[in-house]
Amino acid sequence: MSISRNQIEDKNKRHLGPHKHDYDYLRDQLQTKEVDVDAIIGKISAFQVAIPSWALGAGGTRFGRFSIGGEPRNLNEKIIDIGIIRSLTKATRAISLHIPWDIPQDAGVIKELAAHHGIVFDAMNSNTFQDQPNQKFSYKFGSLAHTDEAVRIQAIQHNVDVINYGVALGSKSLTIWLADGSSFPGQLNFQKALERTSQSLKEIYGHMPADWQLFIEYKPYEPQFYSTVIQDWGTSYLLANECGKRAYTLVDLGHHLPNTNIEQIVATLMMRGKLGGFHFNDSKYGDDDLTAGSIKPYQLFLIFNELIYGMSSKAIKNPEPAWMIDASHNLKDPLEDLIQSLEAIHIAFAQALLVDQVALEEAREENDVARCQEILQDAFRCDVRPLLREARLREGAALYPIDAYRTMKIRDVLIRERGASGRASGL
Ligand code: PSV
Ligand code: MN
Repeated sequence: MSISRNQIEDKNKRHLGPHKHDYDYLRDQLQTKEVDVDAIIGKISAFQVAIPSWALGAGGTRFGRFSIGGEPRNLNEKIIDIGIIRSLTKATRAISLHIPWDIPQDAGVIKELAAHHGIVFDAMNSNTFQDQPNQKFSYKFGSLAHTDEAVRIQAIQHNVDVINYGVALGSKSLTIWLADGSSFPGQLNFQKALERTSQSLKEIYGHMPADWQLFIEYKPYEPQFYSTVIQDWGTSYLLANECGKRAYTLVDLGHHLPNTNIEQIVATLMMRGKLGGFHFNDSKYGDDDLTAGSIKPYQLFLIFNELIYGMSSKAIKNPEPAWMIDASHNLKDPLEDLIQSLEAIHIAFAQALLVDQVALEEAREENDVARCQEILQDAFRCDVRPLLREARLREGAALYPIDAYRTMKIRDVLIRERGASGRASGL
């Protein structure tokens, strides 16, 4: 299944008049503030966010999973689903694979299919948090930090295999998230576990091709409930520094204790050129993996404000972080959910682009606290959605992607093609 340009133009027709009205009004307003509207629209179009291969099926919790129907049954169908999202939004052009959930059986064929849909391969993800059938040693008590060298060797080899799959697909990075840790005080020697993790990561780093990057993802708890070896950005940063230049910290928004100032973490990492990857989602309590921007849109905006400042820095060379959505749940159609996440990310990005950085810096220098807040909130409270729609229109995407998705009855088509009870691979 794929969506043609004609189908999209047809869906856009009835929205064109109202859109033009909204867009012209906003453009005029912004131009009176000397905002370069076309430049902002260009930046919105260029801001592409990868989709993880595990977010295309219905998510689940440990209490249950409710199938959505028409779920992709294999990697090919996952790529087709991302192609659908791409046609509707033009906000994504990459897939991030989790191995062994989505092993490419024939890299050449998969690459060709992806290219046909305008999709490339983003960071590869290894999995040493679950045991796989026929695996020799168990990860029950850890992987890269395991007390037993044989388990560590097996986990390192898995990461090497993942790198090799990625090389065949044209990926350029590896993301490692570890569940290693302990659930009871006394279970683990913290120092030894961290040292073993560092040694294992260095070995994996040594196996990466010279043009690859390593992203080290941290998380405070879950599945371990007392200690996690890579629990926070500081630990990830320390390990990345020990590995070398091409190792970076990856920030997953859901991997922080409540009320953590994530924007400050982002600023600190960028100050040292060590922010490599980003997983978007939202949460109220823990790693809830909810739709980006669905709970704390202001936080997302503040994070983007730091990202934009960090990326504009001439003094510190930051790579463009690998942007990815890492969300899933069991209530919404995953494709609609991903479209909503993409929209929320673009909204926060566009609002942050509207921040008058010069005025903000002046107000900071003068310690004019109220003015600082005015400047930020003036941008945050601007309804930038007409800019997003204009960006999509110019790229040949849908003015209203979810409306187009629904009126084209895409889920019904997928259910007819794939059946009502298929189950996508993933957690
Ligand atoms: C762990 O919670 C995580 O955020 C990592 O990125 C994993 O790869 C992914 O979720 C697995 O669902
Ligand atoms: Mn993540």
